[in-house]
Amino acid sequence: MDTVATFRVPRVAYLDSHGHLPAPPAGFDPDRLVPVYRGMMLTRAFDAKAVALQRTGQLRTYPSSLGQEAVSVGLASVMRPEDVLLPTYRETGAMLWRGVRMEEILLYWGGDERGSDFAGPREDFPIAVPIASQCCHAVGVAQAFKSRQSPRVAVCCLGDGASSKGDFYEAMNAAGVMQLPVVFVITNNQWAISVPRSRQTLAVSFAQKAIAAGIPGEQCDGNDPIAVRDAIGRAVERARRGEGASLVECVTYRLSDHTTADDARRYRDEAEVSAAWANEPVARLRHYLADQKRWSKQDEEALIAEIGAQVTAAVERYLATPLMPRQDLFDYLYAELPADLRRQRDAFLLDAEGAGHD
Ligand SMILES: Cc1ncc(C[n+]2csc(CCOP(=O)(O)OP(=O)(O)O)c2C)c(N)n1
Ligand SMILES: [Mg+2]
Repeated sequence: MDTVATFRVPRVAYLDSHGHLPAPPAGFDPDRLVPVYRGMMLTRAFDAKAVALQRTGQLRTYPSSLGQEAVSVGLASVMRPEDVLLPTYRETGAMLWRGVRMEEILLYWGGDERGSDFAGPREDFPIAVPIASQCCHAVGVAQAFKSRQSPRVAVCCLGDGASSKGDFYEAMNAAGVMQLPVVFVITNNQWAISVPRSRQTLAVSFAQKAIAAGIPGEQCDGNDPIAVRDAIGRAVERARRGEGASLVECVTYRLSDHTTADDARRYRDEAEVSAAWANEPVARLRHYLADQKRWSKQDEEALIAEIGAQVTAAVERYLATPLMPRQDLFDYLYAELPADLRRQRDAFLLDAEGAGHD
C-alpha cells in the first residue's frame, strides 16, 4: 500500500505552569506582556462583577471566561486595529482589548441590543450566540479583504463544541480553497455546556481538523499567553502576507459554569476543576513577570484598585442607561406592522402598563 500523504500537528508551549520560561519563541518581546497581563486582570475583574450583577437580578445572563483570559486577550493582542474580530459570547477579553466598552457588553447581556452597536471598533462583529454561525461570516469578511486587496485579517473565534458544526467545516474549506486571510481560533475549554471533550470528537486534537481543508493547523497551550501570541501571531501575519487561512487550537479549561444559567457541579467532577486551577493563566503570567522583576506587589495593588474603579464606573453607566422603549420590539420588524402584530403591540403596551413593568 502506498502513502498518499502524512501529516504532523505541531504544538507550542513556552511558559510552564510555574511561570518559568526555559526557551522563548523567536521574536519574543517581554515588554508586550505587561499590557497583556493588565488585560487579563481586567477581564477577570469584569467577569466577576458581571456574574455578581446577574446574581442580583441586574443582568439577564452572563457567560464567564474565567480561566480563558490568555486566549482571549492573547489573540486580540496580535491583531491590528483594522483587522476584524468575530467573537463568540466568551471573548470578553478580546472585545475589551479592542476597545468595546464595558457598559456596552453589560447592555448586551442585559438584553439591550444597543450593546452590539459598539462606539468602536466599528467593523468588529457583534457577539455570536448561534454556534459556529460566525465562521461563515468570517469567510465573507476575508473574501472582501482579498477582493479589495486590503492587508487585513479576519479572526474568527469558536469553541470545541462549535467545531462539530457543519458551518465550521464549510467555512474552513471555503477559506482554504480561496486562500482567504482568516484565522480560525478554536478555544478548546474541554466542555460544550455539559458535553465533555471526550464526547465531542474522537480526533486527538482539534488542530488536525485543518488537515481536511488543506490549511495549516497548530495547537498551543491556551493558558500560556506567550504560546497563544506566538501561534496566533504567526497565523495572522501569514494571512496578512496573502498566504491564506489557518487554524489554531488553544487548549484551556472553562473554570466557570457554562453561563449563569448553568450549574456545572451537576455534570463534572470538582476534582477536575481544582486540578485545572493549578494551571490557570493569570497566576502563571504573574509569576513570570514577577520573576523577571517586571511586576511588583505594588504594581498589583495599584492595578487592582485601578480596574476596580473602572469596572465600578462602567457598571454605574450601564445601570444609568435609560431603557429602550418597549415598543421597539415591534417597531423595527416591518416597515408597516401587520394588523395581528399591531394588536399584539397594543395589548403588550397596555399589559406592561398595568403590570407596572419597567
Ligand atoms: C446553533 C446553536 N445550537 C445550539 C446552541 C446552544 N448552545 C449554546 S452554547 C453551546 C455549547 C458550545 O460549546 P463550545 O463551542 O465548546 O463553546 P463554549 O461554550 O465552551 O465556549 C450550545 C450547544 C446554540 N447557541 N446555537
Ligand atoms: Mg467549549
